[in-house]
Amino acid sequence: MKLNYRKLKLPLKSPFTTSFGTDTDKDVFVFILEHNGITAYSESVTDENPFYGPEDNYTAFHIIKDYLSPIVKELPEPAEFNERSQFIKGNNMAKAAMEMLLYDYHAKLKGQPLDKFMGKSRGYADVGISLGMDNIETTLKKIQDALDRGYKRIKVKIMKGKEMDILGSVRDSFPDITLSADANSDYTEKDFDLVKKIDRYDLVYLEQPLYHDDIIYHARLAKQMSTPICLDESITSPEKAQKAFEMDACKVINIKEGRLGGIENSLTVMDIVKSFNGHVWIGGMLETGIGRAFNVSIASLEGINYPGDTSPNDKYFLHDIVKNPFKMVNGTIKPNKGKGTGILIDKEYLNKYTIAEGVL
Ligand code: OSB
Ligand code: MG
Repeated sequence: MKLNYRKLKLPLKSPFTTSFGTDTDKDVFVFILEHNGITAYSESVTDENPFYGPEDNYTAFHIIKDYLSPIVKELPEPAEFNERSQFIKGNNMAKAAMEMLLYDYHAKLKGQPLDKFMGKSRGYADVGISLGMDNIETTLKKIQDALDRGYKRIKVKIMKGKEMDILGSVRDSFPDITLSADANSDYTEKDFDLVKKIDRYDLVYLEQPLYHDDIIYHARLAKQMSTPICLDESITSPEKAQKAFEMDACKVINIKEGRLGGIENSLTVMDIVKSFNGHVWIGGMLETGIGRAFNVSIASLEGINYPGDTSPNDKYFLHDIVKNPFKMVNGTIKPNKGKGTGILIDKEYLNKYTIAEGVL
């Protein structure tokens, strides 16, 4: 049994700007598990900085190396891995990277494609696009391109003070599109009067307006707005999802397997959303072709009822590290057939972009 990691530095095709900063490339840890002829892959959705949430590449690597890798090496099923890693508080992205590695391994061992291994698959995922902040002309052009390519929902990033300009221009040019906005927690309880003005733009939902770990103020805001609230950063466990719906803090949840500690917890959140007749979709963290295969698979499950931030590979990197990128047809992507993620790693690009590697 071999458990290896690589750290890659992948240049993005164009800079991605959110309320917490601009990325021009992505430093990502990739994990490779080899055992009895099976090779499984996963990646960590952490970044170099803890600006989206509390974890980053360095904390995740520490948790994986010093606590999780000994458990992974015993090759437990994902649910068992979850239980056995409970003694570590938080650090969900680190846990997810290892749980998903085991997901790919056990799906391959069983000979099943990832979506079927996870649950009831529809066989395709509906796709929306997440656009970073640009100047208005570029944003409008990117939206037109996305609509021409068949995307089923447009999401724009906003930040305090720029929301009216961005959403006003977008709505002037595209009065009828399915539109959402993501603030990545840029507002506080002092900004309610400003945030409430967003109601005039008829968004399908407003994503994570307030603090990254808040539910209570979101509940207060939700009562004062007609726009449904979607929570992303705040939902870090099934229990948080339950509390958010009980308090009417949101009507929509953006599931990211990394933020929730893996696929198992993500499936539990899907069940919770269903029990409240809410909406749920699969988010993204600018994943490589590895993480993207997991996202497309879970986004294909029957419980998912809104388009996800699961763009085809060609939106993201100058060169991705897979030889069989996803293709979008009529705003949908089909998960790979075959076993597990079904991805074929492009060893040339994997090597080209590796900045560190080692054994766990
Ligand atoms: O909040 O959804 C977010 C990317 C990095 C960190 C946070 C977010 C995002 C995105 C990009 O919106 C979604 C994608 O991968 O296309
Ligand atoms: Mg978000």
